Amino acid sequence: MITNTELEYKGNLYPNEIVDFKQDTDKIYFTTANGVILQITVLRNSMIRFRYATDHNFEPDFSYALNKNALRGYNELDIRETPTEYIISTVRMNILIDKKTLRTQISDPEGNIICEDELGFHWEENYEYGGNIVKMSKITRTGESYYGMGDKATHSNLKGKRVENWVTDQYAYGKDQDPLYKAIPFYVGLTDNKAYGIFFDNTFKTHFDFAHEKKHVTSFWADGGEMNYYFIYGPTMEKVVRLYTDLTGTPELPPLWALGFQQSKWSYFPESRVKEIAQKFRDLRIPCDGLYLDIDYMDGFRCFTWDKKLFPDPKKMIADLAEDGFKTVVMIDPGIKIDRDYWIYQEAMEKDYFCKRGDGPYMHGKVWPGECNFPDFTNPKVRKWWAELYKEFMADIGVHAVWNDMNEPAVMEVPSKTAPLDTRHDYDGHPSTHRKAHNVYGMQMVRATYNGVKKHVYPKRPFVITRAAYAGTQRYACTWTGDNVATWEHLWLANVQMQRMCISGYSFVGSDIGGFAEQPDGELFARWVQLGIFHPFCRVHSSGDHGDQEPWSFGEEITDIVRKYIELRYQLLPYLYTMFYKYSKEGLPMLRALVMYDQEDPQTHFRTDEFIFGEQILVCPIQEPNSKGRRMYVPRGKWYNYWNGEVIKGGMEKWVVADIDKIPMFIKEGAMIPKYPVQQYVGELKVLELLVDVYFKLGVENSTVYEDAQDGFDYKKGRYSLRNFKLNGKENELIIQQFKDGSFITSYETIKMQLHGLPFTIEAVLIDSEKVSLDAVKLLENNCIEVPKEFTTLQLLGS
Ligand code: NBV
Repeated sequence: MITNTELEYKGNLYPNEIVDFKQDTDKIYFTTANGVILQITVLRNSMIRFRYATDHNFEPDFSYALNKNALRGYNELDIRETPTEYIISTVRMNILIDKKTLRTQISDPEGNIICEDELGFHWEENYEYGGNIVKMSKITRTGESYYGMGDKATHSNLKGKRVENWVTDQYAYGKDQDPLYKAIPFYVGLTDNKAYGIFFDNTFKTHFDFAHEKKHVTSFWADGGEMNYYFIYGPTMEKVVRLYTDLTGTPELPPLWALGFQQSKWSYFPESRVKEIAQKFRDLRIPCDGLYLDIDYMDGFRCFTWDKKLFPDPKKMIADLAEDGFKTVVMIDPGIKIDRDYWIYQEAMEKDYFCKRGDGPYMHGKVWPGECNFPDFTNPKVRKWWAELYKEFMADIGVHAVWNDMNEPAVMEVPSKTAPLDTRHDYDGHPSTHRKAHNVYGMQMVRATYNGVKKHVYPKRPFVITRAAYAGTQRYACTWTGDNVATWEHLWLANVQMQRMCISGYSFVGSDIGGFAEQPDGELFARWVQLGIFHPFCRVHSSGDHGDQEPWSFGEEITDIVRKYIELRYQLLPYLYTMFYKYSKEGLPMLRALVMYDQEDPQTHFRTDEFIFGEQILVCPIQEPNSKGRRMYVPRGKWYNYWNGEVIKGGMEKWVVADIDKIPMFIKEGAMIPKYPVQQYVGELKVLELLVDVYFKLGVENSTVYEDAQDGFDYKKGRYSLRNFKLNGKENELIIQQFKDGSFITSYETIKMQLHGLPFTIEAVLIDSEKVSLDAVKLLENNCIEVPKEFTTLQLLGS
């Protein structure tokens, strides 16, 4: 037992007894004798904000992470007092605050403890920089597991690990290397089948220790700022993630082509090479939507310029490519070359938009163009200016989308890899040093990019990609996991990284398929494509200095496999788009780690390999060379093997065969999976029939299909088509009900249903209670029927 004196000796300070209590509508304040104030805000019945001040002093309340439109429910509060504690109750939880120590304990309405302070809030004065190092410690409960924390290249269950958040350019990072490019200080705890989340909204460097140093303690702390965290109660992980995602926001729908296949390399140039790549995709009939131009398209790496020798007429090139269905995506970095003849440099100097050091000189650092200055994107005026710089690119030249790289910001040849800590920032009117602004610098850059792209591609939808991110960046941009390596271990990592990002509210994410650094062989490339088509962002990218990494670079066998999987991605586009719609609208993660799919099953708590794509497709990548199959855990319930239709029962490990052209893939029974025909790019074909794969179940299962114009904003005026299907299977009967919403008129008139696993022979078909002939629905031998798209009830009767 550590005594208070010992702790104080270590420099820690603790709140003492509560001497004052006051309530101001939804906020409750507890003040201690030594000047600590705990402010508790009840945001929703299941979400509470805890904020601590020392010396009676709160900082101005400001956050980059929060979604301004986050829902706020009406919360009935009840506050009671006992001789030893205060108790705040909502319908979903009770919060106890100890009068002597200010420690808190949260329990559910039945009295089960969910999360409890160990030492609770304490702090240490930061003698070097001023302010406090603010700390929180909680009791780790027996069997507790931890998930989330954004991009961490380590086992999905964080128990026993310590991680930190400081966005860092980590070229060719390794397994367990930390930190990487993103800072998302949010985790989910799971114990006794109850999940809760903690979002520590502090942009300084933050640290999390999940029972690593002490077996029974989980703690988190920041190098400055306030102890300011949100506690979210589930009890399901899905609810925790949805509430966190609502709190920090979701993206609007991207143009559908952004979910198509993307091909990138550092770098495709000159123009003739870009066109050659494009042509090859079409010649080989491998679908592709996006082509990426990395830094070499610029004139001496100056942002917003073109190397006119390599790209003499970018507008024409982009238009020519677009004729053939390709969208051109260009890179923009934050560093602005120090060049007195460069108009962007001149403008930023005139307007005083570059970051400066503590004592006044400009902050400068070496990046691709040589010495650069860096715009202070935490200044709203700078963001506005930056957004306008996109006008020429988007509106005049016709660039379709933008990726922001190096926005940690990455600086070369300095040990810190980034800006000096005394660099000053506006921080939206709350002046700060880089210690506080570092983790949001990239986020604010991509926010400005997003605003500019959105304005200047209008009436089309913006599509923006970022490497660096803080919590909430998902509102503005898609992201990728940076400079990975072409190894089998990185294939494993990519799988875990995507699942973790989805738990962390950031679903629009992908890896550099095939690996950025080093060269994959054909087998690794094929296996990575098989996984990558199930990631929300599906892009092949490589550093390009050791050979080609296009779908055809590894011989005919691999080309055919890669084509087959990219085609599958295009067939699944309506399913994927529906996932995105649910993510955007309801905060539902696009991929689910097995633990999120079935938290009641303890077998799932340490699984990393298997995941659910959307809500109904189970995928498990092959992660080793020369595999003919693998063991995998199939979650509870019944599943159809996608490849041979075999139905298996889950809740156990299974051996599944998976030759080089197969990835283990299962469909949840009862699911209705929509598909489009294979197209070479989004919009190439008018969809004349929606194919729906129906997987029979004895019982009920719901499925959804969301569609709209695939670009533009008409969907916001109700022009979308939402089909909610309810499948109900019985021994001799299958009933499918359709509930429709939205006024978008889809291009097809019929839905073709491919029935899998039907346990009876169809003898009669009723559409909206009227019997129709089997000919009218074109009942084919393989149990395929065609029905008018507007049916409300479809009944298949058999014997
Ligand atoms: O712009 C070049 C690369 C880019 O291809 C990659 O995707 C980024 O993550 N960029 C990093 C800078 C150089 C990395 C060595």
